[in-house]
Amino acid sequence: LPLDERLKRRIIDGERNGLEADLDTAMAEGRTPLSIINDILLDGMKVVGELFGSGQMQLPFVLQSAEVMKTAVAYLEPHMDKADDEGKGRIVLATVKGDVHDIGKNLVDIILSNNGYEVVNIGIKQPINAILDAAEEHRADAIGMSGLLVKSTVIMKENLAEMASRGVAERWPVLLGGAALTRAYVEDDLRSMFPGQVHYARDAFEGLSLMDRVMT
Ligand code: B1M
Repeated sequence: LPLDERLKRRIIDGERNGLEADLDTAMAEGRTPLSIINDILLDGMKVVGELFGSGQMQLPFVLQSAEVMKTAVAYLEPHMDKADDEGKGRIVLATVKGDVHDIGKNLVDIILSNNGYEVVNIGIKQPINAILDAAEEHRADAIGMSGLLVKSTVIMKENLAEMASRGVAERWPVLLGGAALTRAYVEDDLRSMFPGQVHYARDAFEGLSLMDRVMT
């Protein structure tokens, strides 16, 4: 198989033997770590999602694919370009209550960290209390919530309602992302009920441009 195809298959098949060698070759051929992630590996995860969704792949295999994806991202991360500017702002990042998906959140962490932001990544399944406590404790400039389940979109709405009822809606701009969210849901439904700033990020790069925007 050609290299791109082989790397994509590694994600789909959850095959990590020889992964690093293939990633090295891809970089030696001039691919940037981010293009390897975005144009090849995420394509593989997309296929995994489709196979799982249609019942053609069982959960333990999805988990294996996710592990290979994480290994690949961790391997590529030190090779990424890092911006010189530091201290552009601080964001608390979490996957919301009840949701274990963290590959997207961790990509957002990497992109923001490499571009001058300080990220306090508090992990998965985080209730709103923990998110707000971390934002308070670390004197965050913004809050980012990730969630991939349809249920998580409802949790995000509840979290915003909780922030509003505690009177802290205007304290932290909120960035939301994850596969089950839509721009319309965030920008129409959620914005109309939230007195503060709430933004939708389709991917990690939009997360970065939103941070640049809310910090100016
Ligand atoms: Co799960 N899973 N999963 N899963 N899983 C989905 C989400 C699903 C769509 C698969 C499917 O059915 N086709 C489906 C959800 C269906 C729904 O809610 N309607 C699903 C399900 C059902 C489940 C379980 C319930 C299965 C079960 O137990 N029966 C279970 C959930 C457990 C729980 O959360 N309580 C479950 C478990 C798992 C694994 C543990 C096996 C594994 C996760 C491993 C891990 O993350 N550590 C897993 C995986 C890997 C997936 C799929 C296949 C891939 C997700 C992924 O990592 N994508 C997924 C299918 C899919 O998404 N279509 C699926 C790559 C990642 C980079 O994308 O996170 O979307 P994503 O991030 C993107 C953008 O969304 C954005 O930036 C990233 C790209 O740059 N983004 C942000 C994300 N967060 C952001 C935050 C921001 C900004 C941008 O600012 C704050």
